[in-house]
Amino acid sequence: MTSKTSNDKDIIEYLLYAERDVHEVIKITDEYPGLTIDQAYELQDGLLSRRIKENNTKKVGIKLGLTSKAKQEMMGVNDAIYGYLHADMLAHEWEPINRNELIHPKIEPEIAFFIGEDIIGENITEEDILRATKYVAPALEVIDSRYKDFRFTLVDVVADNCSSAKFVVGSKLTLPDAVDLGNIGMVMSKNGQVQQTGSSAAVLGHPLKAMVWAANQLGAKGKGFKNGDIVLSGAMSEAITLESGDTVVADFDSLGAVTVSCV
Ligand code: 0L1
Ligand code: MG
Repeated sequence: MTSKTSNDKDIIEYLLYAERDVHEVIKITDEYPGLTIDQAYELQDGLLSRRIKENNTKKVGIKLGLTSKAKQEMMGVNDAIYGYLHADMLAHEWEPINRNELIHPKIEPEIAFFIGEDIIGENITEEDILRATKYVAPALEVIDSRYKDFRFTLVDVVADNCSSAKFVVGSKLTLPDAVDLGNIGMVMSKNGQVQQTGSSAAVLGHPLKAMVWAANQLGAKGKGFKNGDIVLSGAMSEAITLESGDTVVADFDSLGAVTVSCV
């Protein structure tokens, strides 16, 4: 158990420097098998505060993970997870991602929600989310677990900020009620070859359900979505590897496309 503060500090530094020095590490539950999910979220908070200081960055949003039944079954869990997005994770379509800054990146297609007003509470509904969402947009998330071989337990991955590394948002903004958010098809290609197809229905049945889940989880801790946040609502297909020289395009029918390259 990490009930001792010094252990928490050690774990936080361990994960922080794994990211900074771009090297994979042994998962923390190998050393601390008694860690709980609540402790993992506390470690995540500690890691993110340290990361903000270390990288002179700031929080710009939230990401949801394990939102597909397939991923939950793979991990043997029934719940999704959440982590945070920082300004220095934001990449752009016009600026290739540098492979040397990442350990073993994978990339996955998601719908980004642009939040226009604070949503904080424990009984948040889909209507609340829709009302507070200014726009939705196509996005790609680059995940890069700090753990060896991308293998971890739920506790490990939560402490590691849910593998967050980079994200790119496409420039086409759509009003959330202008599309059927629960039924958006997606094709993801790498270097011109189709790699994955998916649907927004893979995100807990409907991305709004995932958003409601996250808002209420955060609300139980007195937190929530804030005006100005970008929220990545969860992957619409399996993630694919990202290597130097790759260009990945995710085309979300009515939402448009988003592209990222890696050098
Ligand atoms: O964004 C995600 O769905 C990733 C959550 C963590 C699990 C993973 O790294 O595959
Ligand atoms: Mg994701």
